[in-house]
Amino acid sequence: MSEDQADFLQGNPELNKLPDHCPVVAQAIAIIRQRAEADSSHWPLGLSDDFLLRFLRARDFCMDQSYKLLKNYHRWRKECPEITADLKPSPLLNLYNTGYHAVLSSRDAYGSKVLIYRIDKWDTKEFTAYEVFRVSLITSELLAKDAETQRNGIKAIFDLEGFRLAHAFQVTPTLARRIAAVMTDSFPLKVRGIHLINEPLFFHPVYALIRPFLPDKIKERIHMHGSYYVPTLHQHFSEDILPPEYGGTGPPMMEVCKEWTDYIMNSEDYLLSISENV
Ligand code: VIV
Repeated sequence: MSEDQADFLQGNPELNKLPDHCPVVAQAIAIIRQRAEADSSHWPLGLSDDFLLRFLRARDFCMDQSYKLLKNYHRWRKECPEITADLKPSPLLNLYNTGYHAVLSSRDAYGSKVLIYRIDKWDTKEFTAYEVFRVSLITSELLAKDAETQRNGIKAIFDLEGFRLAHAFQVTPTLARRIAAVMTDSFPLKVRGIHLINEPLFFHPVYALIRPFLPDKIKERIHMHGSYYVPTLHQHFSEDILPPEYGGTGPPMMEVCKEWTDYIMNSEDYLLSISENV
C-alpha cells in the first residue's frame, strides 16, 4: 500500500495543507467521486471538485469518513426541508438588522472563523426556530466555500443573555436532534469550539435535550462561561479580534453584523442556486 493510500484510509491533517491542485488532492477527489457515482444516490448539488474537496478537508482526507459526511449532508438536507429548501436571505433581513448574528472579520489564533449569535435579538413572535436555524445554515454554506475555513474550522460564541422561556419552548426534541446532527456529522465544517456566555440556569434543561446526541469529541469543545465570562473567554479569543461588547478592542458588533449581512445579501444568487434542489 502506498503512503497516500494509507492516508486516505486513516486521514492525515498534513494533506489538508496541500494546495487545491496537486496530484494527491486530485487523486482523493477522483476516488470520492467514483464512490459517489457508483452509489445509486441522487446528488442534487453535483459532484464538482470544489464541492467534494469540502468534505475531504472536513475529515482530513479520510476517505470513509469524508464519504459518510457527504452522504449525511445530503440526508440531513432532505430530512429538514423547513430549514434547507429555501436559503433566500432577504426574508430574514429584519432579524439580521437587529444585530443577531455576525462573523468576525479576523480569524482566531488557530485560523478558525469566529461566529457570534445574540439570542436576545431573536423575537420568537416574529421568527420561528427554523428561520433562526436558517441564519446559521446560510452562514455555514458561505463559510464552507473558503479553503482556509475548511482547513481550520469555526468557533461559535452564543450570547444567551435574554434567553427566555419562549426561546426554550422552541427547542423541541426534533429540533435538538437537528442541532446535534448538523454540529456533529452532517455538515462539512470542523466545529472547533462552542462558547456559551450569559447562560441562565434554565438553559441547562435545554442543553440536556441536545447533549445525548453529541459525541464526546464535540461535548469537550462546548464551554459554558456564565455571566462573568470575560477572563475565560479571553483565554480562547484574543482581545484584538473581539468586539468591545465582549471586552475586546475589535470593531463593534453593529459594524461586524452589518458587514456580514451585506456579504450574505450579496450572495443571494449562490444561496438560491443551492436551494430547493433536494
Ligand atoms: O447551526 O457547525 C438557544 C454549528 C451550528 C449550526 C450549523 C453548523 C454548525 C456549530 C446551529 C450551531 C448552531 C448549521 C453547520 C445548530 C443552529 C441553531 C439554531 C437554534 C434555533 C438557535 C437557538 C439555539 C439555542 C442554543 C444552542 C446551543 C447549542 C449550539 C449548544
